[in-house]
Amino acid sequence: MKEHLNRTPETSRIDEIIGLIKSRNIRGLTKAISIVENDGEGKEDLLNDAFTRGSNACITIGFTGAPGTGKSTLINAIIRQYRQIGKTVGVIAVDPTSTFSGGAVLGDRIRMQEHNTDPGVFIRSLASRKALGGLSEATKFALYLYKAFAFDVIIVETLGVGQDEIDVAKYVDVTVVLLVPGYGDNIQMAKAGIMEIADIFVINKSDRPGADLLTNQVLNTVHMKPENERPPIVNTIADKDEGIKNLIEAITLIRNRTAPHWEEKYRQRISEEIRSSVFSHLNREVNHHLDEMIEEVLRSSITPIEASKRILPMIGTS
Ligand SMILES: Nc1nc2c(ncn2[C@@H]2O[C@H](COP(=O)(O)OP(=O)(O)OP(=O)(O)O)[C@@H](O)[C@H]2O)c(=O)[nH]1
Ligand SMILES: [Mg+2]
Repeated sequence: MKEHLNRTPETSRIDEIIGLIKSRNIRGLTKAISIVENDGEGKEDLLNDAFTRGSNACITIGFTGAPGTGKSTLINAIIRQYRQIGKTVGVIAVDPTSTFSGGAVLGDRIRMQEHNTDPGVFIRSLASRKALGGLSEATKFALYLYKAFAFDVIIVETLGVGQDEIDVAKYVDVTVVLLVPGYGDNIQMAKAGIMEIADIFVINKSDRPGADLLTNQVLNTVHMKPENERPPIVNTIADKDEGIKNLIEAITLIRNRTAPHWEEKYRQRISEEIRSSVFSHLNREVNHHLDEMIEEVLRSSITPIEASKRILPMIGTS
């Protein structure tokens, strides 16, 4: 009975937040992100509602590249362009250094601060605390919420180190990979998976020496693909606003090109989401029993293999 009484105000609070998001009040989005980040009560109700109502009309774009390649500067310039044509923009910046509570990283805040007072732009940094085998849950769930808020354009900035850059490609419509001249070009190019995920290559800092060389290297690589699958290569100077229109055209091109395969990609995305959700539940459950099993192994009464077999039947019972 007590539990029932406790749940009532909670449910109405979640309903209120859902209502705020529906009426496109930014406070609703901010509150929802906090609940999701802090694993707060009502998180699942919020996310289920967001998923059900999420708009698939919005375009989601992932920007990935090594630290300092100019992702935030480029996103800042892109936001400006989209705003000029009246599109609303939501940005999720995945910040590997951020603490659990999130909060914008100083660099991002400075580079994108011109949009702070624009009600058509919303920027949030989230911690990249890993889910087991997938994009950080915070990022994935923020995407649900942003879609429910129905921004016209949703941008995800991920740091191009580790698995996140590969994972983000599964969750966005268009993946933009940034490369810059004189930054260990071969290393950038050779990174496992980068060729597969890039829908568009941006050679940023094209004002720097070596830009032509890098452009040619990338051209040679993409030429191995059939023409209708070849990623466009766009040269930009993000801090001078150069090449941004070309980039937006390339994004539109890719979106139109991939539209016929949308359902297939959507199915893959859902499969990925279910799988990663199962893994994160499993991980939590296994953690419940881990300490006890470690002790048993340390006492030499069982081996780790036997410990795993003992844990399996306990899953779903705690
Ligand atoms: N010369 C030159 N500098 C640029 C260009 N674009 C960005 N920068 C500079 O590069 C530096 C890094 O830019 P950011 O936008 O913070 O790069 P980032 O990829 O977001 O960096 P992280 O988020 O730390 O990974 C800044 O000093 C920018 O002013 C460009 O086209 N040319
Ligand atoms: Mg950045």
